[in-house]
Amino acid sequence: MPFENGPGLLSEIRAAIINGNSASIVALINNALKEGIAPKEVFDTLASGVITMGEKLSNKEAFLPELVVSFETFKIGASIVEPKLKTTSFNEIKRKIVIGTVEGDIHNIGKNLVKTMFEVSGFEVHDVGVDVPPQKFVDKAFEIDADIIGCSTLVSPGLIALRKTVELVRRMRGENTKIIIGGYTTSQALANELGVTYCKDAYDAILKVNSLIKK
Ligand code: B12
Repeated sequence: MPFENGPGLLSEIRAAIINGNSASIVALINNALKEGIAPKEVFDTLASGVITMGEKLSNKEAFLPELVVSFETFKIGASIVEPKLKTTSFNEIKRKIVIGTVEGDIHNIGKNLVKTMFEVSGFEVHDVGVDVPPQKFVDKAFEIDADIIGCSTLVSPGLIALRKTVELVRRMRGENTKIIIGGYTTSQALANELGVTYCKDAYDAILKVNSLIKK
């Protein structure tokens, strides 16, 4: 009965991610794989733990350090499962997102959280880093044929760069590439003015992008 312990192990894996229990994650995953649970199922369980933590952070039921520990635990687990995913059928087409912090701004903690949340939600994420000139967002979007461009900014001067980035993306790639924004100096009002989508946090970003790409 190879799957006898399956559901139990998967819920233990989920709990280990939520509780940030990095000491137990390796053994749990190895046991699950030994029991014959598909790598994709294990990976999806790891990801669901992180998404749950993102939701808890968004609802103020958890704090940022707890999410960071969950991410770290996820990364340990993913490093075991990911090589196995490549050898099994995993051919689904991933939505592509370019993400970066706009020119003049070097803050990256929030951007990196959003990046990880997209990765665990099955997106192909291309991180262009911090202090990113508008043209670089556009070049990367052309290179990978991006569905979405995500711009982060936390400082006031970043808003000028953000506007320039939105204008350039619109001019070069039209309306087909959706733009999402987030960070301390952004707001729903700004997003309305620019015709883009504001996300208050990483969890909100996943919800909004999922509904944007359905449109
Ligand atoms: C940590 C921090 C720093 C660190 C950054 C370390 C790093 N590697 O990022 C250091 C010390 C280096 C730093 C430097 C500076 N900082 Co600073 N910093 C902060 C601080 C305290 C926290 C930011 C943070 O990481 N928050 C935690 C993350 C998880 O939250 P978050 O960034 O909001 O991200 C979430 C959402 O906003 C959203 N999100 C964010 N980005 C994106 C992107 C997309 C696409 C989406 C969908 C969503 C999204 O999702 C995220 C996850 O849930 C803020 C205060 C604040 N309230 O934001 C000041 C703050 C942003 N900093 C500020 C300033 C002024 C600076 C400096 C200019 C200071 C100086 N004089 O040198 C420099 C920046 C220089 C530059 N050119 O960029 C000001 C900006 C004010 C303003 N209106 O301009 C703030 C607001 C502090 C303040 N109250 O004055 N800073």
